[in-house]
Amino acid sequence: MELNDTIAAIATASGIGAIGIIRLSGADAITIANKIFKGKDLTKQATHTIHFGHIVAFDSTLIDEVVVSLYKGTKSYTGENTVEISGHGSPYILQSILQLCIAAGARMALPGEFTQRAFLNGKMDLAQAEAVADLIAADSKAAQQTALNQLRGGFSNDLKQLREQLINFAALIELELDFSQEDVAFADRTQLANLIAELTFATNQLINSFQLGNVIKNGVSVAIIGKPNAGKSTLLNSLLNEDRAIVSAIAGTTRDTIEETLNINGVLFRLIDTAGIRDDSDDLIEQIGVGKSLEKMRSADVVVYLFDVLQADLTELIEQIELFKKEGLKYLLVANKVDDLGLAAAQAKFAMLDANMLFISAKTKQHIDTLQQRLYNTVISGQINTESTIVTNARHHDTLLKVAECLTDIKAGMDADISGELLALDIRRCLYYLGNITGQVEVDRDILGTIFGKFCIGK
Ligand SMILES: Nc1nc2c(ncn2[C@@H]2O[C@H](COP(=O)(O)OP(=O)(O)OP(=O)(O)O)[C@@H](O)[C@H]2O)c(=O)[nH]1
Ligand SMILES: [Mg+2]
Repeated sequence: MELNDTIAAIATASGIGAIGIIRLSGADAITIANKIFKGKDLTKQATHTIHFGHIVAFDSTLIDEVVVSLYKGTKSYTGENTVEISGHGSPYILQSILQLCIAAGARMALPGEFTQRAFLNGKMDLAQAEAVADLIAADSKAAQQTALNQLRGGFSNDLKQLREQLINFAALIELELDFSQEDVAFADRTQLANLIAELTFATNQLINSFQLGNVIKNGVSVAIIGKPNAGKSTLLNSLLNEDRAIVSAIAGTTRDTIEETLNINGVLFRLIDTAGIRDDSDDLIEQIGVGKSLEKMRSADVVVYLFDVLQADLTELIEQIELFKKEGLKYLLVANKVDDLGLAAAQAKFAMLDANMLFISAKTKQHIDTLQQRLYNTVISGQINTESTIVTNARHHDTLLKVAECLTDIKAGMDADISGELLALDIRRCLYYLGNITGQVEVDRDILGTIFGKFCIGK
């Protein structure tokens, strides 16, 4: 990674906008901008100031009227001299200004290179840098809040504490090693065992939060499953408040899955309407659709099993519940068309099957809000507003699993009374993995490449 050249990129989204921004970062950012800027001499201006002027090509052609922001030295996002040129948001103008910056000595930035520089210059740790990408991609309140918490160092602090405790532990063990001839034990073994237990607990808590973190980041997938004509497409439309899927009294109306997103209490849900499941269809396309429905059912975070209170059969429902339990699926049983049978009659007929059963009318939108709330509670169940850190990044999750493995090894080693030297080795390995998440230890170049390669250019 080159750090001594100056990089440039368009930082705003492609397409027409009111304003577009070109960003420059590196030792020569200000002198390069000064070469193409007509107005005050930028090299003589104070940091954190903005200046109106013109961008002019080397043949004196006027390109745009702009405002330039200056950040000098380490007090910038990247920790280097940075210039942001705000011009009119025409892709043609922005490209022209960018080309001029390149001609004046800058290099095209790689994806995420500004943030990578911020990391390499010590402006943020690796977990925080990764949160920048998550924040940009956040499409719900929950995703935004977890990313922001991570960006502000919440997660890094948790890791730092774990790491510090482990370093203290290591220090005691190594002290023992120094005095090994004299056969003294500085490290109180029960106290050490307690510390490892504490660390294991904290690590596992972080690991377990990933399930929630993952749904927050990627949305909760909800498969609406049931027999033909149960009212699945009607339910999808009611949840979305729009006529998205075709509804008809003909069994087998939906053939392909239909996916739409819905925001419930700030969490993104991916609703999937599926083809009604039956095994006696002789229509080939419908059969393929049924296969897809089963696939969606198995991979969903939650299954909404919808049935028609007039048609459903108790034995079949019991079999269905057994199946969900056997496959370990999270499910909600939802009785539909209560407007046809009446709520009391429907409850009398089916409620004993499952205490949590919901009774709705997809068509008249009765209890649709209850279903939404129930979906939210099933997945989130009060976990989201707690102060505790939620791991949302797969790399962090995988590394934490390795930390947990090391802790298990340390504990096993202590139980078996292995030598301090071997114990110290396991502890070092554990410290390495903890440091890997925040980039406190040297992180593989390939890993950095993968992390920052996923960013957009200009960030
Ligand atoms: N009375 C009543 N009719 C409903 C309700 N929900 C759906 N229906 C009707 O049931 C029929 C089937 O509805 P759909 O939503 O197409 O059913 P589906 O489960 O998507 O059916 P497939 O796509 O064939 O699997 C339509 O005539 C709907 O108007 C309801 O709550 N009450
Ligand atoms: Mg349908």
